[in-house]
Amino acid sequence: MAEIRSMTFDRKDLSNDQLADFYKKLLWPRMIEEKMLVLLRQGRISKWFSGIGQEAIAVGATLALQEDEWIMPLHRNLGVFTTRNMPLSKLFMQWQGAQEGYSKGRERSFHFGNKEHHICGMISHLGPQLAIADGVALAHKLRREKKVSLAFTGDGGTSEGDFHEALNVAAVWDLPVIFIIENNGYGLSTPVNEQYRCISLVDKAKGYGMEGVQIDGNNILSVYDTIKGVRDYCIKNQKPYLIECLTFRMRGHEEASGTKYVPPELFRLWEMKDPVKNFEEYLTTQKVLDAEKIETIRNEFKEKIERELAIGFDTRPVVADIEQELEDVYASPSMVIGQSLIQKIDHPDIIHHSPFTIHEKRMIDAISEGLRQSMQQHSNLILMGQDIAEYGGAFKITEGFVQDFGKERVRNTPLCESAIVGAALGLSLEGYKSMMEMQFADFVTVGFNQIINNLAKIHYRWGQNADVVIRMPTGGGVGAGPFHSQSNEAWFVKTPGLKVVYPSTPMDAKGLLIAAINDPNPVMYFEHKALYRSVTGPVPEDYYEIEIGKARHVREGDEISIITYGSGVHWAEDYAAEHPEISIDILDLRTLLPLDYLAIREAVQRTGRVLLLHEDTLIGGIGGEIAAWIAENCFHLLDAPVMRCASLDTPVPFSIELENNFLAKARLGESIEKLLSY
Ligand SMILES: Cc1ncc(C[n+]2csc(CCOP(=O)(O)OP(=O)(O)O)c2C)c(N)n1
Repeated sequence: MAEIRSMTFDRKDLSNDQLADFYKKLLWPRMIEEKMLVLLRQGRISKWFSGIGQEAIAVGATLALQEDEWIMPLHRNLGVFTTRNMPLSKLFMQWQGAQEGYSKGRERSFHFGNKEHHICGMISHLGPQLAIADGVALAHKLRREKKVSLAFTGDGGTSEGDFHEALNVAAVWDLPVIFIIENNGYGLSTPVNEQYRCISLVDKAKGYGMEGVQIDGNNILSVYDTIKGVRDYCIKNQKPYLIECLTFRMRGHEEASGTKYVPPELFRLWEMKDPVKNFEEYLTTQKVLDAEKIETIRNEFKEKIERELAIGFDTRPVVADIEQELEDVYASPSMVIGQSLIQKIDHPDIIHHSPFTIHEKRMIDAISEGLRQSMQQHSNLILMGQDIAEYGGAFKITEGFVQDFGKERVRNTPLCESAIVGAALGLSLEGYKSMMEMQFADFVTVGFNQIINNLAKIHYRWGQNADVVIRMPTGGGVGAGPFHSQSNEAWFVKTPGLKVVYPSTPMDAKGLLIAAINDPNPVMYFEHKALYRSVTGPVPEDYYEIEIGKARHVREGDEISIITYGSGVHWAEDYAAEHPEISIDILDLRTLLPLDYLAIREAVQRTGRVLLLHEDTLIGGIGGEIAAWIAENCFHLLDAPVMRCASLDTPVPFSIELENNFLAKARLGESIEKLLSY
């Protein structure tokens, strides 16, 4: 634990009224918490993470910012919520899990945000908050606004990879972000000497090439004055800044977990440095307050708490409404501001009757064209990815984009997948759209948490949309081994809140990419690497959408229906062409989440025999899900059991012989024969 110095206050040019206001802002969360601890003991709330002893940081930081600057608080930062004037009645509804709370009963304690108050809700994983601040700061930077964003972490959180990635991206991109470490001595029961080896956490700033300072986090005037100055610095110099606030957690990690592991003398020492008591004493010496005034303020607050709690307790019981629950998982397209009317293509046949100018194009060129036209349509669309700028991306999809759209909108990123996904979400908070290119779909594992827990859940949790498309160059058949060949779409299909699209033709690739970018929700866009240059087809020159959630009937047949997507479509088409004696029906799903159940039912109805074909491995692949749905809903239409043809349940091997054996294509013929002979 760092040395505990005595507390001296410096009011600088703060007026008496300002100081009195600071005092009230500091006292308010303390008194709320004291009341919550009573209610907890009475069993009237279920869990409490205490910030007692740390209030000066949250309150001082919030006071130092403008009201429309985003803050990313954590579980000990009640002072952020109260200083942004959130009514206690509504906060209390939130803590009870009431429908009228900030998250409609869907989130606990401090895991919620609110756009109106510019507070971004945390997820339990702590570190992911930090990179969201990068994205917000990037939005300010792009708009040349004189604003910062501010994110909190605990000492424990600094050990997470997310801390490193967020600070690194902020430094490399010169983003005006204030990162605040609340060093309170413990991460749950883990003391700081088991958490890190540097002398002070602020020393880490140097490693990222940013400035940093360590301050007394219990001194509200130090916190306020430092952050105010740092804010000016960040705006003027367009740089991030790291502030380590020394403080102490005066209670357990959460109320049920106790404090046995903390030496009692530490409590005695830090009790002397209590942020409220010390400030109160200082204000008394400054004659801003006296015993009577303090008593009056405390009494007013006591009454206010009772009044607010009476409102807060007066909630309706939560009524679960399935329709409402499902509806809130996704943002509705009407949230897209200023979206122009877009030509939608339901089915490729439509192009034969349309005024479109059609050219034959390779898949890769169609994707590139869709992206380019989207950049022209949306001046607020930002592209991010490794090597996507001058180099044009690993597959050259963005070749020439820098020349046309500039480096601000076509951004090379450090190898920080998690932070870039987080930054994409931050951009979304500020009304930007973004597309992130995963260099290979395999690398999504290192950005997984942000996608699954932040992007996918945020709209359901507190109504904020994540207007982000992640392009996923995917698939095998290219001799690239286990880490450049995987089919990992099924990981995302089981995550409510995401949309998953997977085109197999150039026309669909362009139209689905445009639709994904227009969609206000997070969309995982899979593009098969082996199809980039091997597949060509007609593509309208125009700006058009292929509707997300609509399958494509590729080929009419009456003996067997192959339901597939991606490379499977081409395997099935090739097989059908080589076997004209079999009447094969083919359905290309195009979107895997949400599935087009109507089209699936029609495919079952056409032949009564269904083969689900995918390049993904068998167990846990989407084929199993669709087979279950068909069994439950279309049993009466079947003449044979639903069968699956998938890749082997092994990693993707490197040698061509092994890979050919691995891929589902190797077993397509025998699967079809087996199903036909049933
Ligand atoms: C990724 C992840 N690992 C573990 C946890 C469990 N956990 C919750 S809070 C916490 C300690 C955090 O310590 P610190 O960052 O210092 O913040 P403090 O609680 O002290 O404010 C831990 C381990 C978690 N929430 N997320």
